[in-house]
Amino acid sequence: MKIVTVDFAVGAANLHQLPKNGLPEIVFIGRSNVGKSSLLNKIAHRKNAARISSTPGKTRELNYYLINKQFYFVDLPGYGYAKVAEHVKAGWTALIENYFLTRKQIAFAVQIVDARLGPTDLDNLMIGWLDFYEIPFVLVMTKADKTPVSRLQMQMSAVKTAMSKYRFVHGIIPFSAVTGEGRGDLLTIIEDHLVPAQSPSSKKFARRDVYLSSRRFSPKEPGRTTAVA
Ligand SMILES: Nc1nc2c(ncn2[C@@H]2O[C@H](COP(=O)(O)OP(=O)(O)O)[C@@H](O)[C@H]2O)c(=O)[nH]1
Ligand SMILES: [Mg+2]
Repeated sequence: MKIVTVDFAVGAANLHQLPKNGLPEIVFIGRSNVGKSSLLNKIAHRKNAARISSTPGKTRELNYYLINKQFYFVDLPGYGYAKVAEHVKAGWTALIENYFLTRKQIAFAVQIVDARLGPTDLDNLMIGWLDFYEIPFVLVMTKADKTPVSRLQMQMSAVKTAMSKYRFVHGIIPFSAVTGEGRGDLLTIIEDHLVPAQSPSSKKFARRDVYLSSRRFSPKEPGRTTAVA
């Protein structure tokens, strides 16, 4: 897949502000400072397409970028920034969980973690949500260039084992926004997942529809008691 055009569409502070045209969405998730903006800019071949907040943890918007006039990249607000007030964390948690729960356009998620650390507790909570809401995702291990080869190999095998319990994980990709490692693989897996979401009659889409309507307002939803941000 070639990214030809990137147009900033909207910064949505609540779900009412999301685009209503039904185009598929690829959602990018990660803790503050993990390298999400750098990754977005690298795969879009843009120096500064993703808005980089000067005050980490302050951006509470879902930033929508229209790609090739066909689908969206959605840059979720980063989580895990220590200085964020509790009520802000709770607001983030509710916003993201409602987004996962209700947004049928989500075709695929890119969960970004630091290759040196592997998934943190908050990353694991997010991964658990993705799997629970049946959102297919790829785990991207970024800053691979900063990670010694032996450590990267160790993290990759540990992460492979840890991911084996999830049904919706569709790959683990080492990545670097500096060297471009993993860029091609990531674009390919994204492209592969755009196809079913573009056809509303496809099995996957229909199944997710049924699933979502049966899950709505379930008391067992994860995250209701745990703030993630
Ligand atoms: N060496 C290296 N540094 C990176 C990489 N990705 C991001 N960074 C650096 O990590 C910091 C946070 O990156 P940013 O993209 O703003 O993170 P965000 O808060 O997740 O959007 C910046 O100083 C980036 O230059 C990478 O792949 N390799
Ligand atoms: Mg950012």
